Amino acid sequence: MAPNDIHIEREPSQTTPVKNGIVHLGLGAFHRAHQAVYVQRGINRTRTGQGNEWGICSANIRSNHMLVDQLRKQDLRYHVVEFSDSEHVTLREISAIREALYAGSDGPDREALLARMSDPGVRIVTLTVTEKGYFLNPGSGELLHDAAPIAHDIAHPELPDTAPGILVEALARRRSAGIAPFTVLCCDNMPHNGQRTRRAVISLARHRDTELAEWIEAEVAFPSSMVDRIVPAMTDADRQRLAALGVEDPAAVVCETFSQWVVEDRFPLGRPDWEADGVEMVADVAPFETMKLRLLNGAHSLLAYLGALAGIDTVDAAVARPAFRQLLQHYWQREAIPTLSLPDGTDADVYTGSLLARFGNDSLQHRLQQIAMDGSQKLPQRWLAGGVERMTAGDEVSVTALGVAGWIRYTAGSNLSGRLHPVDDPMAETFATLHRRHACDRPALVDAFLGLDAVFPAALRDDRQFAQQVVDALTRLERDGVEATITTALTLNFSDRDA
Ligand code: NAI
Ligand code: CS2
Repeated sequence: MAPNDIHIEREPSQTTPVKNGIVHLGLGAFHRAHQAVYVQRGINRTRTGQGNEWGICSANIRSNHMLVDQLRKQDLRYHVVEFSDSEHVTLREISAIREALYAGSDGPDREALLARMSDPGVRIVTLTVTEKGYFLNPGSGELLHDAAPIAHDIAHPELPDTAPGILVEALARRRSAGIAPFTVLCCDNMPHNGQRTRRAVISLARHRDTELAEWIEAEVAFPSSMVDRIVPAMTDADRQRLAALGVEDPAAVVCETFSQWVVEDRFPLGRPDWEADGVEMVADVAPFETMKLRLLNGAHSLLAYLGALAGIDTVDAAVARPAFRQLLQHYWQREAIPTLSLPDGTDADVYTGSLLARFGNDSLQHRLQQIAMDGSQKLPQRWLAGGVERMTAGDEVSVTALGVAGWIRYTAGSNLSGRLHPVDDPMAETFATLHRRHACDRPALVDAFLGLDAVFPAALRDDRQFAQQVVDALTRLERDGVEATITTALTLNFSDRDA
């Protein structure tokens, strides 16, 4: 149904120059729909005033150059199309990205990117390079020194291919030139994302120059941030929908209306007046981060794996089914919320109620397959950290066990009806090997997965009851199907720890 309420927002005519004070790594959909929108608000607010020093130079170091080429063709302007529902749409024209670079190892712009990051006018570097882009062990948070791209950057520090490598080289150049370091602001879905980024950068720098590593340790700010806006990957169907709205823009992104950005306020070289543009600046982002990762992202991953196994394609289609809504409520109320120290003034029921409404927004067509990607990088912070806390307290973890069983089955590459799907994960080959090796032995398969110490904490690996709960859930999924298994899990609580 064509929307009947379309609101269009554009940057006022340019009166004062915009300087690029921000470099971003990871010119993806989320960056264009989230951070760039906040930065645009600041540009729009100051266009007639003192000017603006916070334009963005945005770069891709992976994927390909096509988006960069396309943005350059359209004067770096693109549309963010916000659907509150199928009836109400806001179109925003974004021009906050003032330069786009493709700085991959096969790209022409790596030196240009490093030069921008070495410019004293650049005072903040932000990142959305996905959880796997930091080359950290998802469980321990340690740098994956042996990963090929990291090994490359250790051997060729001046020609870095990874996000940590690019940060180290740029910081090394600034240090050599006597230029104060930029602030590094991670905007990826990781717990304590600033600290994790810091650990990756310092670990890599130590391979190069101990004094450089110590300088970074002492001088560089790595504030954490919690980011939230549902931004599905664009599909051809999305582009057709936008064309019907009169938006012919290959670089457009679709997203929900909701947006939140909570940032630790540690910017030694200054920052935009983000409070004026809707950003929450706080001393400690951890309560916001943990709540969002466990309640929103944890629920998303439950829907992704169990919904996919049930042959469901999108988030809204999953939450349209009572069993899935009951699953989320049970998970939130009985397994996730009890592990949280909520941000002051937060009502958990109001928050989860808003999540259910957001998930039910059928104008997003958010594909479960996108959320299922990179589970090895996501599940530690979404389910497993909370699961360990619950288990240690002797509390129920039945939905966590069911989720783990669903994920293990999902990594076989087919749903319960045999429909094949890609397993998009840095550990996909490992999963395939485990499935081949233990094809006929569910307990052994579960033990093998729980033994993946890059994913599962030792407390879960070594807990025989949890392993049995996962085996039971996996057996039921394959025998009874998803929704029947959910019902059993929520009624009989087949995984009661003391049963
Ligand atoms: P996307 O697929 O549109 O963009 C991914 C970006 O990461 C691309 O720029 C790609 O070049 C880069 N990338 C991928 N692997 C990399 C690697 N190994 N090293 C360096 N760069 C790499 O995905 P999207 O939607 O922009 O999401 C990116 C990240 O943003 C997510 O992983 C998540 O951490 C965060 N995020 C996404 C949300 C969403 O709803 N899409 C919401 C909240 C956070
Ligand atoms: C999703 C997130 O793809 C996924 O893993 O769970 O990208 C989710 O859409 C965002 O975190 C919402 O803020």
